[in-house]
Amino acid sequence: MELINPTSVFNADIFSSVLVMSQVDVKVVLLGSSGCGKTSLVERFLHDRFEERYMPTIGAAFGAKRVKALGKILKLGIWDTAGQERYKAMSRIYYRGAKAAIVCYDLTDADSFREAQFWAQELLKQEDACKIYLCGTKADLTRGPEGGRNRRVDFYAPTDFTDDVNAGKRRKPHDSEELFQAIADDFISNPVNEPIVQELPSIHVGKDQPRPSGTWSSVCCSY
Ligand SMILES: Nc1nc2c(ncn2[C@@H]2O[C@H](COP(=O)(O)OP(=O)(O)OP(=O)(O)O)[C@@H](O)[C@H]2O)c(=O)[nH]1
Ligand SMILES: [Mg+2]
Repeated sequence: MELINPTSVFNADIFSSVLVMSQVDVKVVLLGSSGCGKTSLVERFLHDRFEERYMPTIGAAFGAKRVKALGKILKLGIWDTAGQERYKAMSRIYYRGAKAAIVCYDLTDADSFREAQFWAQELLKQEDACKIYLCGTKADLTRGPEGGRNRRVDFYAPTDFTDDVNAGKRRKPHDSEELFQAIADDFISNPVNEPIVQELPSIHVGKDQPRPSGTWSSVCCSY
């Protein structure tokens, strides 16, 4: 696993980021409104850590990690974009050529769901080859006896939305590990990626069974 600058690619050695990026097998981008939990999701996956303090991402951050999927090893290159309005135009640069997009919204914030819909629609128009994973974050805040009151995105809204935009089969990962694993599995099992997959190093195939894949996934998780 490599992480090139956890907070901002612009403060880091951008050439190292470009070099590592050129060696990744699957480009993954995270999009969504400011504070909805994108960085937390990535940090949990890359470093198994969670930061309670909010430190907005400046520009974008890049990290990479190897994962095993269906008998192969592939390297995910992850672009974590900044949700603040002033970076919106810049975030568009980062989804170019992405094979997967995690479009996040905060389950306790209705505006963040509207913004997620905006990003998802834009990706559908602009990036044919990009699979979209709609991800409701901060699920922990909506659980328990008091939790229901915090929820601001209707339970069925995400699935209604994905149905409207031609949903595929859905899977339900509930943490970042499962989400990124689903992305890797989907990539490997998509026949379109066959030429790339053939080139990937193989691992000993154990109980690694193919899982169903779909164009869309609607997910709820906490960091
Ligand atoms: N309770 C709870 N808090 C979370 C969760 N995910 C993120 N947070 C908190 O929400 C705040 C914002 O999280 P970030 O991951 O920085 O949000 P972001 O989407 O990267 O924000 P930008 O970089 O501005 O786009 C932080 O204070 C996190 O600790 C979660 O699943 N549960
Ligand atoms: Mg961030």
